[in-house]
Amino acid sequence: MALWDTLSRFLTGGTTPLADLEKVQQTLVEADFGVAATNDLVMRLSTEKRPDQVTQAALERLVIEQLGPPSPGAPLARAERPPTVILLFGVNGSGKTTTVAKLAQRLQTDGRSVLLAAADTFRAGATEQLKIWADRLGTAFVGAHPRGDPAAVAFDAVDAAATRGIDTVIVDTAGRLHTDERLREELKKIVRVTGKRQPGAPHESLLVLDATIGQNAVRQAEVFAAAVPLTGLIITKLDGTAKGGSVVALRRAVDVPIRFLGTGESPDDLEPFDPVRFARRLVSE
Ligand SMILES: Nc1nc2c(ncn2[C@@H]2O[C@H](COP(=O)(O)OP(=O)(O)O)[C@@H](O)[C@H]2O)c(=O)[nH]1
Ligand SMILES: [Mg+2]
Repeated sequence: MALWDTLSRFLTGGTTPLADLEKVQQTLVEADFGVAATNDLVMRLSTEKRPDQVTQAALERLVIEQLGPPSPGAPLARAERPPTVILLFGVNGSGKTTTVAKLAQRLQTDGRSVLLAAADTFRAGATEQLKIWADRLGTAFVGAHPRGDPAAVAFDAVDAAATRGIDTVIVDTAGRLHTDERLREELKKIVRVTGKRQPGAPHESLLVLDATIGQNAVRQAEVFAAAVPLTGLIITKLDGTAKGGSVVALRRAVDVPIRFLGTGESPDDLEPFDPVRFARRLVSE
């Protein structure tokens, strides 16, 4: 991403600091930081002792500050008594189903048994796609008939896990349109029914966002956050973008921690979010 490659031209050894900060602003907007984060960063840069001589390390520090308190590798919440229930939300194509598989593999590596629930009953092929992952990873699976009730799938999945002594249920949901009122009601219902079957559920409600779509992802984050209580964000497709600034914009849009980054299409391509590491990559690498 190497933001520094561009910014250093305007920062270190610049001639007229004010004009240079305008170029900095433009660079940050182009890198998908969004207007709010950009203005905040430029404001902070301008209050540095020598804004024209800001160092790479200082810029990294400012980015880290924007990402909130560092909690690298904070574990996902767990139920006191299994099953733990993890819900994944997000619009179609954001990478939800792939991320379900990635999380499942991660939990299995930690020795936890997993059940995948296909509560995306809207999109043709969604259930089948998740079933393929379940077979490949060797997890338990609960699906439904196409156009069935997603909340019923979620309930059945939690019920099955409780009965069979499975540690964690990961629920893949539909996300056809983040402005769709019916979808919102559907998601709320999924949250409700899992809590009825298992006290304290859902233990995590994670919103999956595509880093490559910039400000659209910010709007999605705001709409989902207004619909259901979120506990974290997973930002995907960071392998396919030079616009890592969207991670900063998304963290500002919703006041929940970023938990993981998706960096590819295979189950291994999920890394716990570490603000320090991310800022270094964004600014310097
Ligand atoms: N490059 C890349 N592709 C991803 C990532 N996560 C998901 N994808 C791809 O994005 C597409 C949509 O993913 P999918 O999981 O079906 O999204 P869903 O509709 O939200 O369930 C698929 O082609 C995935 O392989 C990622 O982190 N990096
Ligand atoms: Mg899907």
